[in-house]
Amino acid sequence: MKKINLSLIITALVTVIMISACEKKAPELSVIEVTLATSAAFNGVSVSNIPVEITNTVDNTKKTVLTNPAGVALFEDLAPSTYNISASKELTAEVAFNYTGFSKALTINANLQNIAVMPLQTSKQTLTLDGKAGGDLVIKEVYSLGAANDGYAIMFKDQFFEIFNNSDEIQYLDKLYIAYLSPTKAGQGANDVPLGLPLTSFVYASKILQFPGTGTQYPLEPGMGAVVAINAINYKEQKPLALTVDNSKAQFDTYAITWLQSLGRTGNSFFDVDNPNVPNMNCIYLNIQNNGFFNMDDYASIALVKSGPVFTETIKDPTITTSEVYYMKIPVSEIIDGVDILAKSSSAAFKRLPTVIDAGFTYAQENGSANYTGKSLRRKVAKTLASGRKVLQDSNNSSSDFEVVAPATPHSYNIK
Ligand SMILES: [Ca+2]
Ligand SMILES: [Ca+2]
Repeated sequence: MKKINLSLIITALVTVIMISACEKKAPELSVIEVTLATSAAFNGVSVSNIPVEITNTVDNTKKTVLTNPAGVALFEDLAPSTYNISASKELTAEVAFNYTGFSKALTINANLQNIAVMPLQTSKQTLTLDGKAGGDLVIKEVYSLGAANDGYAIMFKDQFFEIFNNSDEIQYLDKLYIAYLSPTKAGQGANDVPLGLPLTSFVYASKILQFPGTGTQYPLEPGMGAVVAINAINYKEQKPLALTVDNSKAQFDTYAITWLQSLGRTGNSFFDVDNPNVPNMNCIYLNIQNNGFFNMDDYASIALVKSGPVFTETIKDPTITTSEVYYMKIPVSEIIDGVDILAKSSSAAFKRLPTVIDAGFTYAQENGSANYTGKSLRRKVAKTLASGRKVLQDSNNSSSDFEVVAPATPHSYNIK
């Protein structure tokens, strides 16, 4: 009897020890409680049953939870980390009309970045859905990273971006502006400092180009793209093995040397050449005094801007103390489409566009630098119509609308 009792006691003790050991090992998990709301403009839109997505910025893992009838999405058992949170809701043309006055389908978005949750903490966040009617012209692709090859002969001379007609009517490119957005730093370096200027009413351009023409000289048919290359040259012919592109079929190229010289400044004949058979973009603003040209930054947020306004108001970069760097202020209300391209998933603090234009951001960097990898950021196809025309995804959130491709694909969605 005594023996049995002893072994029972030992068994009980071992069990207690094991349980307490397990309790000690249990991870100290966190909770994020997201309450979905709408901006005043969309007051009345239901916030029930909407997917809310969180992305762990350390390892890029994602988790999605539907909101309950009160608009709350609860993320339990999360690893303590830093998270980006996003949600979007599609409104049909009929529903959108009640809020925007335009009978056109629309996606409203909300986004929060770099939300840190500590072990055992419950973080309560409010996400406010907002948006504006999508544009007929969209930025289809941005290729700024350049191509590696023997001797780096190309570097980033093969950069281009492409504007696509996403509507069913002819659109004109004449006099529209392209703004390359500041700051140059996009979160790629540990010592990068965010610009810290408000993005509510203005964005800040380091360079501005304008499409030539007088109003109806440069039509873009539905389902067609127009490529603007910094140099309209076939780089594939020069370096067949590199992940580069043939820019000889670009509709426009950029050339700054003559313009800079007319202003008493110097250009850059190594990086900037002119294909005389391809019309040049008008040079409007370049914030480098000498040796400049219209290259995009490695991580290049750009905006397509309405024709009409004349930009005159500049602002000094408050983070640069060693020199005076000025950006041109562009009103957010003048932007037709914009895509925020930053270095990596944890670069949200460097966003250069407000949520109403781009609720998220896209990036090409996964492991180490993406420079000279031939990687390009391209908008996804939402659907292909019976006619063959592609309609591109435009939810005003490049985190979901864009994908990384390599090599770059100029004109790849053209219907003909
Ligand atoms: Ca050029
Ligand atoms: Ca030219």
